[in-house]
Amino acid sequence: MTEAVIGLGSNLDNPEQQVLQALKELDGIPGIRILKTSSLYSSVPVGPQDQPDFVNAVALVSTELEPEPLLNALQDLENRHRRVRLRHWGPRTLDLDVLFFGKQVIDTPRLRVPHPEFRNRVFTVIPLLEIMPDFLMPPENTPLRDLTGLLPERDLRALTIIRESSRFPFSSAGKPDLH
Ligand code: ROI
Repeated sequence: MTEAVIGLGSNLDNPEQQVLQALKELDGIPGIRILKTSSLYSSVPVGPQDQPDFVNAVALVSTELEPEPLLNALQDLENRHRRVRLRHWGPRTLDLDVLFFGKQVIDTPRLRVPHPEFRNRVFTVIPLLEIMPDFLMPPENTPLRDLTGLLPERDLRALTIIRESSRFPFSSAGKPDLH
């Protein structure tokens, strides 16, 4: 059993719904359980600016899958959302990334973990800080909180505080019901 961090992003076809639905489906994949999810955030695109803002979130999962089978499961989920990628660094319906896989460092043609861009992107760092303020980033165990102040936080806006406890599934009254 490994704890992994998954990043979710969408900027096409009702992005908020894409991300909420993907969280629900992620939790339904055999061998994957969501432990915590961040709020949903609206974020200014990294890359070409002539595209809609993104909705981003991160999820902490517990998984029995090895890294490549986990990646396959994420890619299947992306494809079920009819992922379209109009151009490199352009708009997409659903993007799922393995940001961390336990403390492992993985460098294969298909998968690089920790995600090489993780620490440069406010839309991955801030949501993860929300749910894991004491997280130590492999491989050097650098505190995640050391990255605060280094990133353009004005590019990010919390959209939905999904729940106070950040426990999954969301249960409290008035919060999104995924079931
Ligand atoms: N920009 C933002 N804000 N959020 C994303 O999820 C995202 N994903 C991407 C690129 C196009 C690099 N830009 C992004 O893949």
